[in-house]
Amino acid sequence: MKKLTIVLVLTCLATILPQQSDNHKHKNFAFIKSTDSPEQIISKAANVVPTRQKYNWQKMEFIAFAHFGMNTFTENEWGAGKEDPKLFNPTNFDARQWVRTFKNAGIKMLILTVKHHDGFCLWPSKYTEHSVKNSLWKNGKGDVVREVSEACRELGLKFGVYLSPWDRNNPSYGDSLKYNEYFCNQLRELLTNYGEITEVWFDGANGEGPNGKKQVYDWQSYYKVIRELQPNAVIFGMAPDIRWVGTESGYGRETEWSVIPIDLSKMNEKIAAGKYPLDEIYQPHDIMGEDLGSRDKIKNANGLFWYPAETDVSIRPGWFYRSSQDTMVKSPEKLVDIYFNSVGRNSVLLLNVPPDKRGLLSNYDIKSLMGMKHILDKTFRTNLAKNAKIKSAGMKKIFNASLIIDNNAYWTTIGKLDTASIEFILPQKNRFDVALLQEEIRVGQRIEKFHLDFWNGTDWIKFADGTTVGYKRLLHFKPIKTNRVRLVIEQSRLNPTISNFGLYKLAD
Ligand code: FUL
Repeated sequence: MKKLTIVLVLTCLATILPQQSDNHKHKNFAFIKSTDSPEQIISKAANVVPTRQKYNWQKMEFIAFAHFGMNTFTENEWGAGKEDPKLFNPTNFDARQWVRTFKNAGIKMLILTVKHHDGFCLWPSKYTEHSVKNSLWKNGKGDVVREVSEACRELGLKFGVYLSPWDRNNPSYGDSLKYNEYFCNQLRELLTNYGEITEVWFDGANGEGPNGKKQVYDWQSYYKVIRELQPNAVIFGMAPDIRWVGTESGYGRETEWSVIPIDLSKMNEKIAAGKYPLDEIYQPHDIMGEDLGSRDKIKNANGLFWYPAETDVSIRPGWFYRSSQDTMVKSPEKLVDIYFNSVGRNSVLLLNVPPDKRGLLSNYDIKSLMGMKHILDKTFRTNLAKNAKIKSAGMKKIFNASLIIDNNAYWTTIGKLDTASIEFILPQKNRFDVALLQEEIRVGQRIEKFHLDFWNGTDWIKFADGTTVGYKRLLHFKPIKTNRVRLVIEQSRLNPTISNFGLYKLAD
């Protein structure tokens, strides 16, 4: 965790939230005892924080997926695994073109499907013949993973791998021990030969092997390989690091808690003291319910952990490229709406932009992506709250909002105050229709209910409201013209924090 941020309180600098006394302060998980009171459970939930890896991951906000492989050439979504490797033959492959586009679009990481369910490997794995080494591309001497990872490093993007555990080609699939060894060997190749890997993406797709048996994945052994070879990586999906948001629509939950229940009944002191304690007890599964972390959900839990959501969606109807879908690429406006409902709902947006048969991103996709970037840049260029003065009930001094907005600092309440009302007085009347809120999640996720009011000259009028904030919350509402806005935090788990606040006008 980075150095402690400055805490701006009502009157002075202060140490962090002095009233918490439980000894699980600032960990990424917490045990709940059957004797804990509801207040103690809330206090524990409010103090669960992300690990350094999870925090760094969250700060990326917007990342890309590139579904590319055998399916690009057969125009399938799920290949059967019997495809001839010779079919893989991009005519004009250029990883730099992909990465340059993503970088220009404000994307911070690229996750490549190095092996999809058909088992075809985009790197010359020495454990199978079903790979680029038996394709016609570069006479079998090519390595897509090498070229993409190098382009990412060169242009300053993080790199991640989607490695499908479900493998419809490998003869050992279904022979559980044997296949698990094969899978770990592949992980080792990928995690040793291609530099830093920031995210490893696992879905739970699982089928029968040629022996008619269902493969039993040994997740714990996969985690071990990853933790040993890439200790800074996060594991998505079937692991306790990053959670699938639960849909592929691009729209996350309105109420999105990063702290949710986990069954810690099998965790003893020895496991708890280990380096990756959750790895040993986590039972991978998809989590799709609407309410994951409310007071009602956590009250009967025996444990809680920091498990943030990632929202994956494709820019096209399918995950892989097909020319017939060129006219179905999502518009810039649709992508902006998705951004507001994923990044703006306390999750990371993972947008899939699939390269075509040439091995290039198509102009249709590039146009939409850059259109999205243009709208976002224009919208967020001017924060109308930046030069505001902040006033709060009981506050002795008036602060400049830029103290929180521009600095590594956050605002919070003193004592046991778990509600707040903060007024932003803008230098002049402005029109806006977007509000941005951020909590200092390194302290925990706390805000449960808030609303925004504007001063119409006589009264405070409510114009927007919400539940959770978390890392980032974006709200879009009917345009308001005013110079006085009030953020009212109606309910919070212990002292709420605000690390950023913004008012903007959505660009066309
Ligand atoms: C799913 C896969 O089955 C889809 O083909 C796609 O790769 C998506 C991102 O994950 O589980």
